[in-house]
Amino acid sequence: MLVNENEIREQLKGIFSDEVIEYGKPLMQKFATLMAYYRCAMMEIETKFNVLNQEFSLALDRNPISSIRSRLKSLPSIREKLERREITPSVDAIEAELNDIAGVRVVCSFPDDVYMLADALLKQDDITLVERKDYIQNPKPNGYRSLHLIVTVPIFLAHEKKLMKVEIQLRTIAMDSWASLEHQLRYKKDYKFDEAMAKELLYCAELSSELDSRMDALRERVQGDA
Ligand code: 0O2
Repeated sequence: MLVNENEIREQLKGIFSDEVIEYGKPLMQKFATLMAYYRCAMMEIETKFNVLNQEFSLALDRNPISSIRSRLKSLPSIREKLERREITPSVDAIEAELNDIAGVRVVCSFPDDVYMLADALLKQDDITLVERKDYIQNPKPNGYRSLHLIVTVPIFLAHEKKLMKVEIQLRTIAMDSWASLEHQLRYKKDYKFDEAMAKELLYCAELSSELDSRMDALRERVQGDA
């Protein structure tokens, strides 16, 4: 397994103390190996969704998946989450306590596709559901909508099988564009997010929800299953 230890050493400075880093190579190797396992797990999940997209595109004559994006959680985000939850940093704690180190975002064409794809994935016998949060049925107070699944998926190594956790976010194009714009605005440097802006964002989320409902209704009419 290819591990760039210098790169990892630099990154670890953001999360562990110098003393811990000096603890040595085995720790860095362990961390880099864990990240490589998460990368493998993301690839497994991506492949599963690509296969489902192929199958459903034949049956439906359209692609239910618009795009798939994967990311490994950044070290500053890992550190922030460990601190917020008052967890003592260690490679084992990262694996045991954090569910979203590996993240796969599946952007779907229509809201019904979100549930169709989630159900199809969860039926697979190597996938185990750990947690399900439906922010589409129950949007967050700011208007955020998405279906979040934490699952375990096996990765097959030379001498062992490992179950890895992956966070999957399924959302429509409208939900995705709202979330990425909201994220950009919220994290804009030197900009205070006031109540009027929050209200405006919530209104935009409601408009995007309305857009999804109307497009879904149109899809049903076009497919003739209304
Ligand atoms: P990143 O960079 O995507 O990793 P917590 O993670 O502890 O805050 P929880 O319950 O574990 O809370 O997670 P939750 O609320 O189910 O979802 C966390 C992820 O969903 C976030 O990851 C975002 O990707 C996305 N998300 C949740 N709420 C919002 C929101 O209001 N706006 C936007 N744009 N995205 C949201 P991270 O860790 O914040 O970031």
